[in-house]
Amino acid sequence: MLIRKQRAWQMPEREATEEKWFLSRRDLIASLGCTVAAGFGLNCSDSGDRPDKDFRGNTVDTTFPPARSPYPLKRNARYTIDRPLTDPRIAGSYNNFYEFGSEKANVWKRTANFQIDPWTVEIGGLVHKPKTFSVAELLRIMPAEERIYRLRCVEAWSMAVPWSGFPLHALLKQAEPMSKARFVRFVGFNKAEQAPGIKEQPWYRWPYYEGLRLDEAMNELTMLVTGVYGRPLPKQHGAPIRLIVPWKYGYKSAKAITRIELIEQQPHTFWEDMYPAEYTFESNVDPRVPHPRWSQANERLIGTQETRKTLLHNGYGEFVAGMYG
Ligand SMILES: Nc1nc2c(c(=O)[nH]1)N[C@H]1C(S)=C(S)[C@@H](COP(=O)(O)O)O[C@H]1N2
Ligand SMILES: [Mo]
Repeated sequence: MLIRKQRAWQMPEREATEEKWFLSRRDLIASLGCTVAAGFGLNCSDSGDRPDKDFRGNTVDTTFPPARSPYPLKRNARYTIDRPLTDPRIAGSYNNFYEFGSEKANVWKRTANFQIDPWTVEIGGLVHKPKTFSVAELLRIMPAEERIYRLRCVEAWSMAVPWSGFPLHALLKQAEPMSKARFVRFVGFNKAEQAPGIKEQPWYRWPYYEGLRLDEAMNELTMLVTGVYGRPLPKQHGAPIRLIVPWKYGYKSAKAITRIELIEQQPHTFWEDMYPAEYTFESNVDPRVPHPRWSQANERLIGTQETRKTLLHNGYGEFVAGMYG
């Protein structure tokens, strides 16, 4: 978790809707005009969908999965944001996912051998109805929808993306937590042969693990996510299923989870065990509390030149402030 020097961002700042990003390249060029399209790194004579440019302006193929039912899901207008959406090619080529190494720009490439189908998620621990689900079954039975959220990484960058998924509380209610359950633990995967970052970084305590208080897990904002930008979730974003907790630093939003466990005691978490002085269990976004090695007052919007003041609880105070102090 190193913070790097600010890059010379290649992408011009602009309004963005995901519909616009997924027009065919020919339509996109037609809608933007060749001059603007050229500024996006798009070649006016090229009608293919890929490759494209990453945040450095390098050519990338972020292997965004093709459109597939049930996506796109209906957007829930209750969750709105104060900024344009991040270009999916930027969001999909700048990823923290240490199972695939620590270089954000390379994660999307290094997920090539990662098998996400079949995949099951087990709900267990202190619940009356433990059960193992396939991701397809969860999508059938859970109230899935699209929500646009901000995501703030502890490294002081942020993005804004439309996630597809369902509130975690819907799944927890179905599992019927026992009254002594106080916390929820999330566990990732541990397949070193498919994840070069696991193989190369044996000093980390794989599989990735995270946790929330039960009331945080039950909060309406906490989501299990299976898609983004109206498409199935690309592997670099944590396919086939990941957590999203938008008022906490990004590392709380565990990717590629296999197990959800209801427990009595506060669990340890992956980054907290590695660097206890830097990453705490709660990890709410708070611009007043600097990281020991850098300020958290501002954030860089990836894909633009813009810096903004970081908001307490990442701007989600109306939904979550009541849970704290
Ligand atoms: N399993 C796992 N989940 C993870 C991480 C990780 O390394 N492994 N990194 C976290 C961090 S630090 C961030 S900022 C977000 C990044 O999510 P994104 O790549 O979809 O933007 O994923 C989080 N979830
Ligand atoms: Mo992060």
